Amino acid sequence: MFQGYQTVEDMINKFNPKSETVETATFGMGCFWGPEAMFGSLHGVLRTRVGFAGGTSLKPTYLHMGDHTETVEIDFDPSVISYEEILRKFWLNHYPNRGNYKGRQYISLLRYHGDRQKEAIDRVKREMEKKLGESIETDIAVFNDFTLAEEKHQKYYLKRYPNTLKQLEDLLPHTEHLVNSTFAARLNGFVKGFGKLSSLKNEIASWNIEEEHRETLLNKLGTIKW
Ligand code: MHO
Repeated sequence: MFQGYQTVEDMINKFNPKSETVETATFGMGCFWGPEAMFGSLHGVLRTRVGFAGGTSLKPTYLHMGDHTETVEIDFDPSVISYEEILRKFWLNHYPNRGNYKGRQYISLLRYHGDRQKEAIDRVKREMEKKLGESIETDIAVFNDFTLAEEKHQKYYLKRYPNTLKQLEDLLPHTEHLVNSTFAARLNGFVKGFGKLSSLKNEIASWNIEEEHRETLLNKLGTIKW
């Protein structure tokens, strides 16, 4: 493990790009593995995690989800990517009126954090309804809960590369690191086919972190054997 890099807090401070403002977006659009990878590849998205939201049953798990929905939660820097842009990607990447096959597990769901997000939803929804030619049935309400899914579902596509994960062990020793790391979010997107390695290198080179930590990440990226 890197020196002084013992806690998740340490990791965030040292290796995640710093931002003045952080906002959270919570949404469901079918199986949560794919959207975690897609959103994790976007510049301005700082962290991604998957879990359950929108229902009433207590302590949902993957096998006992109750009336909850597979949900992705992202923390993002609104000065780099706006909530409106996130909403457009959300609606352009799933069909929101598919109905509730398998109960509420895979429904289209949005949980807003604050009035500004609610207004953005109203605006972008109207825009998307015009595009779609149908009214959108996404289940929309104020955020009230999110339960993190089991470890194996976090950064699911990156988990398909156990050799790579082994090489990342010093940077990402525990699930909490994997869940909270911007680098892990990008790699998870990359292995699922979102974004190019060269653009990821350029992006990391621009991250607002100390030179030494930037070098560590870029070296890692250059030496990983997939
Ligand atoms: N059809 C997918 C769904 C997984 S997703 C986490 C599978 O079981 O492989 O709902």
